[in-house]
Amino acid sequence: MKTTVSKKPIMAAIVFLFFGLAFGPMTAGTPSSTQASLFVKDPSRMNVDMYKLLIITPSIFKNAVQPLIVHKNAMGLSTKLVTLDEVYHQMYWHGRDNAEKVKYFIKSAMEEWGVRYVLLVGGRSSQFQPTWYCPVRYVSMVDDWDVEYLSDLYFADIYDAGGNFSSWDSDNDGMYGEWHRAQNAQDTNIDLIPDVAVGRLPCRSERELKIMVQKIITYETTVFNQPWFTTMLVAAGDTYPESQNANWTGYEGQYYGDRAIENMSGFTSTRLYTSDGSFSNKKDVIREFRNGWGFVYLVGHGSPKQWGNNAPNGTNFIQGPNSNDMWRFRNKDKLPVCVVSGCHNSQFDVCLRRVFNASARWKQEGIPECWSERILREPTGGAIAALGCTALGYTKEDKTSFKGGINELEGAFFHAYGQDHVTVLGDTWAAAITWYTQTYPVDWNSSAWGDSWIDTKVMQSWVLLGDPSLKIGGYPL
Ligand SMILES: [Ca+2]
Ligand SMILES: [Ca+2]
Ligand SMILES: [Ca+2]
Ligand SMILES: [Ca+2]
Repeated sequence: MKTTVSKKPIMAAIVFLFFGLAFGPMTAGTPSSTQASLFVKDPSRMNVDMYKLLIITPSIFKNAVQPLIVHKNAMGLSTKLVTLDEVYHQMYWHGRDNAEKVKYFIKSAMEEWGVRYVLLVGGRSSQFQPTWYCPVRYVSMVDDWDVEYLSDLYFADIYDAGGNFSSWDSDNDGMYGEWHRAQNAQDTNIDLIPDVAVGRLPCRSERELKIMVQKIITYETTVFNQPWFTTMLVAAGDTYPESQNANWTGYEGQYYGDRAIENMSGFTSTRLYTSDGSFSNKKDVIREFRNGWGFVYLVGHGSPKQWGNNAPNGTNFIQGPNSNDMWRFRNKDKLPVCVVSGCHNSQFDVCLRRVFNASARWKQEGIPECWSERILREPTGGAIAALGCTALGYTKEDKTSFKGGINELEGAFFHAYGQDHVTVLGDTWAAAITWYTQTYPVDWNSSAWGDSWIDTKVMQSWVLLGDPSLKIGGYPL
């Protein structure tokens, strides 16, 4: 990550940063040597170990987050909360908008404190105005469905391959990750490799946040050695009917479900597949969900509201649980890490205002929250975390090479956990994306909508909604 060595004393910077953050903003307009040092790349700082987890939250949620800080510190994970007001004061001279200020702050927190995990607290703050409790970044890669899409990977990919701050806006025009139709990428020097693990609690109210915080605390303190944890539920079907394309042989969703199960050593699995009728109605998934699972993997097609997959050869589309069904799960404290494979299940910018736009309404964006938001904040069960797409979920069927795509990225996630034993959720997410960048390196000089463009979108749109520092399976207490 870092290549240069400086012997400059770091205590002053650390003391300043600590007190500066804890007791008020620095005075704007007087850049000091200490302030400048925030942006000096210095590998000796990467060895500091002051805080492992950084929580960035608007002031309004500060109190609701407090129990999580107490809990994390008790688990031995040193945690620091910083409000967005403090971020903006600290980054007065850095960052062109709030999202970039947050990204610069994360960089500083990595270098000054040794932060490894960043939890962004807050989703949309209005159903009618485009306002957010915590900043987001939209990527400008238009296709015939998404004009732009959310990417939290932006906040994790801090450094480019040269070790410099990665703005994702190399042509410096205030549009990020631009790769327009029939053109090469305008914004390049993006290595897409996460340098820190980032997750988000996309709460739209304090009530939702309190539910999510309590779920995390309960999970980490009670799940260890519970027999239900080492079980996995997979629901899938024939994602691409062969009747529409001769290359689409077999049942793709089930194929990837089987691969995931193979990777999850030590887990016993239950398959709900359309091919044998075990998944023939949403009730099949809802009923099983109730039993509690360590992991749930749903492989198919989605929208912000729905998920399902085809019966063999497209003879029927089987609806799985939609966002209005989640209160039926009733799995209580037996909360899975849920990987939902499909388009737009984690498009966490949906809002009621879009019901007035015919196109957005047809895309099912005119709803108060997306599928993954709903399953996270369900108070009677649901999931501890959700991994899914904020945009179209491209698969190998969309690629000329007929390799890669979102299903392989999900497979890498299960491999990282089940084979490589990467047991902190954000690390598992980062391992999957890192594997994908290495397996399908992006050619930024290729044309939009080509394979590299698709691979870029696959990685950028795959978001971790949940706590990136979550100890999967809980702590042994
Ligand atoms: Ca740009
Ligand atoms: Ca441009
Ligand atoms: Ca990077
Ligand atoms: Ca097929």
